[in-house]
Amino acid sequence: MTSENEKVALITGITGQDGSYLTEFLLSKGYEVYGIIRRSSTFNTSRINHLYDDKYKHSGGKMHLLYGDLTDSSCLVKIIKEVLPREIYNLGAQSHVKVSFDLSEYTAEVDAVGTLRLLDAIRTCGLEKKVKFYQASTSELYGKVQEIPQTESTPFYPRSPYACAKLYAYWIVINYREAYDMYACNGILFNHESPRRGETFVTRKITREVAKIHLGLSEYVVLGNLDSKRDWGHAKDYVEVMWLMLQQDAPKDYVIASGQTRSVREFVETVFRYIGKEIVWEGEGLNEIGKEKDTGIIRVKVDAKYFRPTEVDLLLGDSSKAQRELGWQVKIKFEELVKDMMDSDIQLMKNNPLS
Ligand code: NDP
Ligand code: GDR
Repeated sequence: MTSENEKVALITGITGQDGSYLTEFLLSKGYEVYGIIRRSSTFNTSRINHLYDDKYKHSGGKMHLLYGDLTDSSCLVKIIKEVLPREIYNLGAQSHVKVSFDLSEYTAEVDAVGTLRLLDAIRTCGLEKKVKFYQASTSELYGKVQEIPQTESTPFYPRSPYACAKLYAYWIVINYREAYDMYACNGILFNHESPRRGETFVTRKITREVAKIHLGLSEYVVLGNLDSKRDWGHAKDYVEVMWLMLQQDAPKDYVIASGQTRSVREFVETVFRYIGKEIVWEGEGLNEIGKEKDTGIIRVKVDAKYFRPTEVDLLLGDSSKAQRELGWQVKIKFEELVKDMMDSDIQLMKNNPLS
C-alpha cells in the first residue's frame, strides 16, 4: 500500500477516545493514518466517522481502517506488511479497570500478550529498525501508594488484572528496546477524559447523568467509591505527547499528568456547581449519600456494586521530565475539561434524551 512515505502511522484502538483524537492530530500533521478496528455486531466507529472525506460512504481522505485484533498475530503481521508504518501507536486495550476483574484472562490476552504480539509482528516483518513504537502505559501501574507525586522512578504496585497486564506490556516494551535496539517507548499517562470518554468511566458517567438531571430526564446518579483521587487531564492534550515521544533522538518513557489530584466526590461537586446546584454529603463512613443543599433531594447514591476488590486510592503525577525534554505541558485546565464534558452531554441529552 505505502512505501517510502515517512508520515505513515498505524493505530490500534483507533475507535477509542484517544485513538480518535490522535487520528485527528496526525491527520493535521499530514500523516496517512491506518487504524485497526474490531469486527462488532454494532457500529463502533462513531468517534472517527467524521474523519472520512465522505462520512456517509466511509471513504476518501487519509484515514484507512482495517479489520484486526490484538489477539490475532497473523492479522497483525499481515497489516504491518501491507501498511509499512513508520510509527505504531498501541492504544488498543480492554481498558476498564473494574471489568478486568471479571475478564482477567481476556484482559491479559489483549493488554499484555497483545503488546508482545504487536512487537513480534514488527520483528517478523523485519521492521524493528524502521518503526517507532508507542505503548499506552498507565498510572494504574503505581497502584498502591508508594510515593507522591509519582514519577518515572516511582516503584509500581499494580492493583488490578488490568494493571498487571499493563505492567507486562510496560516491561516487554523496555525489553525489546534493549534487546533489539527498537525505538519503543512507554507513555505513563494519568487519567484523561473528554466528551468522547467511554460512558462507563466515572467522569463521563457523572457528566451524562448530571446532564440528564439538569434537563429533568433523571433524578439521581449511582456511583461507587467517592474517595479515590485521580489526576485528571484532557485527552486532546495527552495525544499530542504520544506523537512527541516518537519524534525524539532516543526512545524514553515519560509520565504525563496534570499535576493536580481530586477525589471523585470533588468531581461530582464541580459538575453540580456547573449546573447551579450544590451537593452536601450526609451519612456515615467513607462514601456518603449526596443531597442537594436547598431542597434536600438525594441526587447521588452510593452502591457497593461499583466498588473494586482492590482500589487505587491516590494518583498524582509529576510530568516535569516531559515538560523539560519534550516541551509538553497541560493546556486544558480541569474546569475547562468539566465545562467541555458538561456542555457536550447537555447538548447530547437535548438532542437524544434516550442516549
Ligand atoms: P478506550 O476504551 O476508549 O479505547 C480502547 C480501544 O481499544 C478501542 O478502540 C477498542 O475497540 C480497542 N480494543 C479493545 N480490545 C481490542 C482488541 N482485542 N484488539 C484490538 N483493539 C481492541 O480507551 P482510551 O482511548 O481511553 O485509552 C487508550 C489506551 O490508553 C488504552 O490502552 C488504555 O488502557 C490506555 N490508557 C488510557 C488512559 C485514559 O485515562 N484514557 C490513561 C492511561 C492509559 P472497540 O471500540 O471496538 O471497543
Ligand atoms: P480508572 O477510571 O479506574 O482510574 O481507569 P474510572 O473512571 O473507571 O475510575 C476512577 C475512579 O472512580 C471510582 N468510581 C467509579 N468508577 C466507575 N467506572 N464507575 C463508577 O460508578 C464509579 N464510582 C466511583 C473508581 O473506583 C476509581 O477509583 C482509567 C482507565 O481509562 C484506564 O484504562 C487507565 O489506565 C486509567 O484511567 C489511568
